[in-house]
Amino acid sequence: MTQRVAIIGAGPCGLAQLNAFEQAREAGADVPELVCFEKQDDWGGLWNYSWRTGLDEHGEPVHGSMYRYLWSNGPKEALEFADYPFEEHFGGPIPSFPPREVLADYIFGRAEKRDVRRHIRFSTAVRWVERSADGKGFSITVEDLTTREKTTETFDHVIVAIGHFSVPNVPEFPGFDRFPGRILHSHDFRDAVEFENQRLLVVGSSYSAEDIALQCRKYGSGPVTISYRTAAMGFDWPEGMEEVPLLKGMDGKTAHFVDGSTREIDAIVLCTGYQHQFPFMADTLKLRTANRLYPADLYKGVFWLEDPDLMYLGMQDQYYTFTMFDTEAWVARDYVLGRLALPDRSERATDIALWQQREERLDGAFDDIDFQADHIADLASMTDYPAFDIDLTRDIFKAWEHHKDANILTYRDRAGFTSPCTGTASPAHHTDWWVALDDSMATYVGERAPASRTG
Ligand code: FAD
Ligand code: NA7
Repeated sequence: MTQRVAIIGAGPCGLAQLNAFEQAREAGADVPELVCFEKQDDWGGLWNYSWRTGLDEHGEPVHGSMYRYLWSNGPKEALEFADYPFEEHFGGPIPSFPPREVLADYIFGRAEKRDVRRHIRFSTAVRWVERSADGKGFSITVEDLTTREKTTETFDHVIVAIGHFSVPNVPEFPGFDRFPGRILHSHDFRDAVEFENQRLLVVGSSYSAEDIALQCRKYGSGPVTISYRTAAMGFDWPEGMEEVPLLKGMDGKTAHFVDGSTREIDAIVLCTGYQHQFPFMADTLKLRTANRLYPADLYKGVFWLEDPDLMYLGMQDQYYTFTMFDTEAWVARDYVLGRLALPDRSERATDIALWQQREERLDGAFDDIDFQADHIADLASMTDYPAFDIDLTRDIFKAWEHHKDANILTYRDRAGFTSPCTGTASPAHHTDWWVALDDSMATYVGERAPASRTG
């Protein structure tokens, strides 16, 4: 009987998984039946940008957390697909910090190259996953969102790739119920222009807070106050931006902070992170974790400890993204294809514990980067993911951290990052990020914009 593999989600992780299987098929492997369930009507996950917030046209929670003017916040050389370098997609080198549309185009380009769309059932939400009653395989119930028809099918393997930056973590502060302005979570942030001339309060001190605060100021907001809980980001912010300790509460439009200071505020963006949520997984199969570098219960960060026929992709907090997703997908593929034998449960548990003990000893961003690079190198050593210079990517990330500390406004203008796949150094972009208001692919890459997807 043909084996059946369910992949849940057609974002970068789900597409990486489909691509990995197609790569094996090209090399002559006998690949099982692949069915990828995607609740949106197109692929790309978070990169399938939508103006929508709240509920979608089917009444489903909107998955997207991407915003209109997002530019990559890390150098693209640290996320390059080893089997599909940027130069292959764009026909030559492009700068290192592309806007959203450019990165999305790169992701879609590889998916089109291997024609993985044929495996995807769009507008189909997974509603329930459990072990089949006879203990053989998994029973999956899905709903076709256009017909509202529910069906249940059986699969030998399940690969969960639904991301974890979609369900917002939304704290409340005293006085929010009487604040006479907009309060939103970064999940619902779309267009920075909305906040033109408004005095903004951003709560949080991680990637979303940094980027949304800067972006709003870039597109003409009034003064931006960033409130941190544990530690300030500490960048040398431009005029009109500052960091203060945690918000105590709002009194009308007046924000009170725990250091006793106050600011007048017109709108509040909560950049307070996301929750890992898997409402459709039976309790015994459900991953429970916070946003960390080595989630519990996943051997090699991928295989469900109790039952490796269930796999999760991309569940880690992320320095590395696409490269990590690829190596995870390659390893998952090799397990499904019977090319990779896993040790017994006790050895798997010991391995997870060792990685988690090391994670607990990490001291700062450089340690984090090395830890995640080691995770990727570990996976790459188990499979035939194409060779790339992972040590170079460690150096790239560390240089990037220095560049951010040196100047948070100009780090995206840096050039000369070397591709770990082709060895080519990136050119400088023609316009400084801080003044580049047009983020379209046509403006960013000029004649390198792939003709098929522009216009
Ligand atoms: P997602 O992209 O979230 O895709 C998951 C897919 O699963 C979605 O298509 C969703 O519709 C589908 N799905 C969910 N539930 C179901 C269900 N029940 N049934 C069927 N389908 C379902 N990374 C970078 O490399 N560079 C960046 O610049 C960058 N910027 C980011 C900016 C923001 C605001 C955020 C939130 C993240 C950013 N990331 C960035 C990180 C991001 O996590 C990855 O780039 C990537 O999108 C993760 O891919 P994924 O496939 O794991 O998840
Ligand atoms: P992160 O990286 O998970 O960060 C969440 C931030 O929210 C972090 O600074 C937290 O502070 C802060 N937080 C969480 N709860 C609270 C409360 N109750 N009060 C104040 N502050 C709080 O999420 P991001 O959205 O920044 O980044 C996620 C991804 O999106 C990232 O990979 C990027 O690619 C884009 P803490 O430090 O814990 O005190």
